[in-house]
Amino acid sequence: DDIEHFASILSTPETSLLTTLATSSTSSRMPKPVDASELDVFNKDWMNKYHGRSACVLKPKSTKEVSEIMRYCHQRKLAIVPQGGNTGLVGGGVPVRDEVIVNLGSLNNIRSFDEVSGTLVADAGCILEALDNHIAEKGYMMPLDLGAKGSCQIGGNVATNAGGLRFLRYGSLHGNVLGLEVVLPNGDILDGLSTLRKDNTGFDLKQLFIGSEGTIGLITAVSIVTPRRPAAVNVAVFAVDSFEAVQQVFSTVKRHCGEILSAFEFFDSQSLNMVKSHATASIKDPFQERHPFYVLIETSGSRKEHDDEKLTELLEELMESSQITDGVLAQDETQLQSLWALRESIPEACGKLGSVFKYDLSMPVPKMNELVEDMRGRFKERDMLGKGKPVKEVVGYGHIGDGNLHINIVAESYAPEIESVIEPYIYEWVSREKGSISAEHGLGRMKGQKIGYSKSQTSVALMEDLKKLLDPDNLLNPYKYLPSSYR
Ligand code: FAD
Ligand code: 2HG
Ligand code: ZN
Repeated sequence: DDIEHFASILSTPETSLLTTLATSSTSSRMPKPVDASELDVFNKDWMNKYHGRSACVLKPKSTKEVSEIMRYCHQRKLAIVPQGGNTGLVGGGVPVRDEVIVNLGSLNNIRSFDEVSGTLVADAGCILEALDNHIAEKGYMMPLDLGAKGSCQIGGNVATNAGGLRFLRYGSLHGNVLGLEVVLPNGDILDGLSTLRKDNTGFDLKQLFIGSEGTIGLITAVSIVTPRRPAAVNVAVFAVDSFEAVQQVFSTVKRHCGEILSAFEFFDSQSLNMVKSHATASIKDPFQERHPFYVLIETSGSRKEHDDEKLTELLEELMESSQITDGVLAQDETQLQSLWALRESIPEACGKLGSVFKYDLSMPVPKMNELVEDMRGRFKERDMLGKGKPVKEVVGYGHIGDGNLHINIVAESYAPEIESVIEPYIYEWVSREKGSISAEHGLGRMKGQKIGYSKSQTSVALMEDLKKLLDPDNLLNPYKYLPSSYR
């Protein structure tokens, strides 16, 4: 049967195959069936919002094993969910029904690193932070950084085209990824693991897979160009009185520090309260008083004295012009980490308080806070927001430097009555502003049917055609990403 066949493909089925199903095989290599609860971690997502009921998790150790699994599933018309670190925030990495889970965690070797060009070639299952630590020893860093870096995998990052905290400086994975090795739905291996910076020979096929969220192929390895690790890093957090001031500060910071700026993040006072009360790590508020908004800036450069001089001038102007009301500049690595923790702990802290409805939006920066206030207003009008009410808090934060707002609505549960106050209102709002309903997290299960709010009919039709060409039976990540996949 199918389980026996999977066991014959895997080099170590005892550890690489987890199933709740019993087989008639008497082979000692055949794993014993496990209790369904042992598959829970693979069947539910990071937010505990999306749940599947797969009876089978495969953890291949080589591209060849992935290819044989895919070929077999293609012949047998078995649906598959590719799964990386399972930190995704749109329900893309967990099954909807009983799809076979192909978890990439055991495909985790670093294949090569070129110390002159900074080109890294790694298996898809390598953890982002492990890669960053590996190349740190050689003076390089990964061009992307996320709060989930300790669990997410480079294959998952590429599959979602993750943005994150360094996007402002190093740009999108569409620019940094040089090549991909991908197993297609029919089991064929597309070997595009180039390390060339320039290559204008035909369609740039790798771009199709960046951000395709496991719907047209399974990424097994990534070639990526990495920047030098900066010798000097500074982090400051400023308190500001209004959202207009956040934008003014952004202009001033770019004028003084444009070429060394590596992050410009913001969060509102509700976000800081959330982190102080609910983050796992103990968080110290560096300010005496509460302020409506906070801005975190990071600079990265090769010469500390240069950067310090620029920052001093920046601080003088920000204080004198009253654009900021207070500010703190990290004096050492520990302080630097604790300032970053104020911002990075927000998603985790929200999750500790309740069930979180997450919205990840691109829009003109001046509009961002208006939407956050609007959402609070909608819940207040209905007497749904506050202590003892179904909605506990609405927080706004995000990557100002990239025009990307995150709204987290922390509720008692994922009740449809709460969701119906938010949707479709929020998507219509963003669509009117010509924004994007998914700036960096992707569509997944949550937003595949909403793609029309951000993309034209012609674009969606072409996407559907590409999906049909590569995966005509809709076996790869079904019920996600594109409207037709839900049927
Ligand atoms: P998974 O969650 O396992 O999968 C995500 C999607 O990719 C699924 O559709 C899955 O099917 C597919 N997939 C995974 N691996 C492969 C593969 N090898 N081949 C093909 N398809 C694959 N995202 C941001 O963009 N910016 C952030 O700042 C950010 N911060 C985060 C902070 C926290 C605390 C958390 C929990 C999440 C954050 N995320 C962020 C979201 C998430 O971490 C990213 O989307 C990440 O790239 C997902 O990687 P993963 O390995 O966990 O993938
Ligand atoms: C971040 O920027 C992540 O912290 C997560 O993209 C955002 O949880 C969220 O909504
Ligand atoms: Zn983000």
